[in-house]
This record gives sequence, structure tokens and C-alpha cells, in this order.
Amino acid sequence: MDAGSSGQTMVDATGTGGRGIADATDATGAGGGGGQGGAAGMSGQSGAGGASGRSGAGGMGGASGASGQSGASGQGGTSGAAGAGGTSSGTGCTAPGTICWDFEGGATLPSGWMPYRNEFNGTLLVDNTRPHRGTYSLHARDLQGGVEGMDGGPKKTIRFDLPANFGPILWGRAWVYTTPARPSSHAGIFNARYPRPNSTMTTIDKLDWYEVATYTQKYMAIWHPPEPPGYPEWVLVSDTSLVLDDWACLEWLFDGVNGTNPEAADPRVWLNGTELLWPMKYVFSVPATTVRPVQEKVTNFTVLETGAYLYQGLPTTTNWWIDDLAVGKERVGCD
Ligand SMILES: [Ca+2]
Repeated sequence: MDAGSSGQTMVDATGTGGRGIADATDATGAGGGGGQGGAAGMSGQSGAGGASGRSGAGGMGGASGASGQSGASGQGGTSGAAGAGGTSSGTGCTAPGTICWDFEGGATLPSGWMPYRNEFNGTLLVDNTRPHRGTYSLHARDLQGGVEGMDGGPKKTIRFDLPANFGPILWGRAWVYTTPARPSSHAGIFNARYPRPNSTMTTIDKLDWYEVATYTQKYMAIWHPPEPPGYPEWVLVSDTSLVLDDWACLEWLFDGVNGTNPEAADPRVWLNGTELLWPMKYVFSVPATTVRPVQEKVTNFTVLETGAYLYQGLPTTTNWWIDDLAVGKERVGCD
């Protein structure tokens, strides 16, 4: 596999060093592309409205509340359904504490989500071009840019601040559709972040995080320290090619407690109900090391990010759709 490290950008406007994935034998890697300025205001909190939206979602458990799209729904949120009305996001969404987004609130972001990364070509939006269910989904449209194998690639994401005290175990579920080609570059789809133990730093660049992605055209999961630089990171690459030109149900478990073990658990990921195996595991860092990062335990997950974000170039214009996204304290399931 190629390697190279990859560039990335962070929230702040300063360029950041590169990072990315390389296999363990490739210690080299060019420095990262400079970051571009992140979208402003991601530090979030911004929305009281968002907060209400969230509670709406949680409140009714379900039916899409999240979507609530309108904070307005938040108000009615407790009663549930008042929500912006969307259809159910799945049976799993009735579990306590589960938050679901079916994107059925129309061509606008669901309440509480805000634009985050925005690099190179393409657009992240809610549209009606390819829903998994209902009419709408989140669409990373026509992403392209950079040079394959080199730092820097298109990144189009949104982020969401979880309700307080979400807890240390995060199950997730998303339906994802990718076309027309499997990217070779590291393509993130979802991540969840949390403050380091005994840290009061809550800005996104101070948080540890778990990630679900693809790399070398296969599914991948990673545990990262705060980004930048985001490494040394513990990388798990599957032997399963990412599903192309069809919907795929991805589920993940980020177990930040891991029983009585001293460190948080490795991420686990399921594709259409079958757990992925990780025949390739390695530490990536610049400079290279073989020493694994300490996977610090979680008190509460605090931030979600989704969309499509590539750390190396993407020469082929590519589209992703994400629908029926959910997170919860127990397994959500694909239905
Ligand atoms: Ca939908």
C-alpha cells in the first residue's frame, strides 16, 4: 500500500502538519499539506437551538426526532413525534438514549449539526438524490482534489455536540452508499471524540477519538489521540472491500470503558451485520514508531463528525450518501 502521510486540517485556521496512514514499513511520508482554515465557529455550543433539537430527539427516542430539523421540533421533542416529522429511523431508535438522523427534515442540516471541514472540491448537503429511506439523505457530492498518495484531499464534514453525559460507550449505525469508485486514500466517514482523562479541554483539537473509514479500498477503524497531529494512531484495516454502488449498513462500537482493562477498547465495526476482521494492525506516526498509543479511557463522548474526509488525494470525482445515522448506548441494528 502506498503511503504517504497525509495532510489534514483542523479547526483552527492554522495549517497543520500532515498525518495519515501508512503501513508500518513505510516510515517516510511527506509532511502534510497545510491545513486550510476550518469553518468558523465550530467550537460549537452554538446553538441553543441545537440543544433543544437534541433533547427532542432523545426525548422521543425515536422517530426521527433528531431530525427535528427545526429546533422547533425540539420543543415538541419530548412528546416526541412532534418532530419535524420524519419517518422512523429504524427500530433501534426507540432505545433509550439513542439519537437518530434520517435527514427527512428537508434540504437542510438537522438541528444541532454544523459545517466543519471544507477542503478541495465538492459539497456536503442534505438532498433528495439518493435516500436510503424516505426522501432525503446526507450527500457528499462530487468530492475531488489532491493527488493520490500525497497529502491533502477533499474533506466535507459536519459535526454535532452530544448531549451532556452521553457516557463512555458509543454504538453507531449508518447506511452508506459510495460511487463510482473505491478510493485508495484514507476516507473517513464517521468519528466520535472525547476529552482526555482529567482534562478540562473540550475543544475538538484536544479530544481523543475513534474513527470509521476506508483505506486502500477496504474498511478501516482507528483510535487517535488529539488531532493535530492525530498520531501515533492505532490503525485496523480489514480485508473487506468497501461496498460500491449499493447501500451498506455500517455499525460500530466504541467501548471507551473496556471493562476493567486499563485502556479503552479497540474499535469494532460490522458490515451488513457481520463483524469485520482486522488482519492488518499497526501504529502510524511521524516519525514512525512501533509503540502503540495509550488508548485513554472515556468518561463521556462529546462530539460526532460525519461526511467524507480524505487525508490524501482523490482523483476520481466521488459521491457518498449517508442516511439513517444513529448513535446510542446499545446496539442500534440495521433495521
Ligand atoms: Ca432519509
